Amino acid sequence: MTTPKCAHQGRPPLILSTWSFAPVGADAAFPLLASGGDALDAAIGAVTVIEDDPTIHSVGVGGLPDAEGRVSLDACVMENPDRCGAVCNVQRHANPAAIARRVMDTTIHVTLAGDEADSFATREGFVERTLLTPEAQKEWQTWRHNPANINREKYRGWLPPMNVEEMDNKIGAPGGVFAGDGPDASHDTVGVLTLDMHGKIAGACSTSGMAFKVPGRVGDSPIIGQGLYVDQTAGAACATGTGELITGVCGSFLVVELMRRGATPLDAVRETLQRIIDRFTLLEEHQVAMLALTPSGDWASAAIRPGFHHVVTTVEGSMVEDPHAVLQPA
Ligand code: SD4
Repeated sequence: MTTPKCAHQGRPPLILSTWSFAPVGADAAFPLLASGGDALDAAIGAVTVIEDDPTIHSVGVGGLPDAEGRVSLDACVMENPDRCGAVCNVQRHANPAAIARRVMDTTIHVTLAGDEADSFATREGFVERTLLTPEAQKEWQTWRHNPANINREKYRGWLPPMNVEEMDNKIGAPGGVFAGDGPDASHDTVGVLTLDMHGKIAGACSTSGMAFKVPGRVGDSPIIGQGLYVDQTAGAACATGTGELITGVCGSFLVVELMRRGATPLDAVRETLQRIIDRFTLLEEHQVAMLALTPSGDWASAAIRPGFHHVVTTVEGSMVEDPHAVLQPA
């Protein structure tokens, strides 16, 4: 098999992240990689810093809550099909990616969910924390009072399509509130892919999910193969955006499998996003963006719509960049 040519050739160590808030985490984690540290340690290290930052309203502490005002967190980590872990709907701990790793390392399972995931974390020594910040609570109250009052420039793509009474009727039903991504990249899921000096790749994905979601809703982010997939023999991919769309095509798995069959990272993310475009009726607020990385350092990013930025972190520092392709330019 010939190695496909790729315009975006990185050299280890390398960190790729979603959204322009990512340098705070990637910069903190990079020295570990630069000193020969492990790809998965670095990916989780980067995500943990972002989870701990209360000013980021889509990940960890400070995440926007569900329709009932409760913050719930989802995350997964992965380095190979036999080395992955995940937690869903964590409500008492701020660092679901590290908890997901603990699930991977200390249990025979891949995924723990809900109150039992929190109890597992407490037993494992993770400190319980309040996730709802006054600022996030205020946003929820604003939405609860009248969804139309949410600052749509700031949270463009968060679509509360119904009033609170209608939302109350929806609680317990599938669907409800959709989130997408806007030009203000102060929100959305963090996905991190890493390549260490030993040629190992890894990934971590962490989110508070859609703002004001139906309680109990789980998106793509903590599901292996959807928000994240990593296989040392083929590559790594992660996703951000409207989870229901990513889930419908097993987005990250699809990207990695396309690369396994010879596609470049850019062709793989383009084809996967095109699959979403072809198989869904897209609403204006829908957005999906994906990153892909091969073990040899080829990488790419693409988004369905404008507004997404990736961050590439190398020995030269972190650069916030436009994706390599936008399939539906404005
Ligand atoms: C989810 N994919 O829960 C996540 C959220 C996200 O842009 O990335 N929003 O659906």
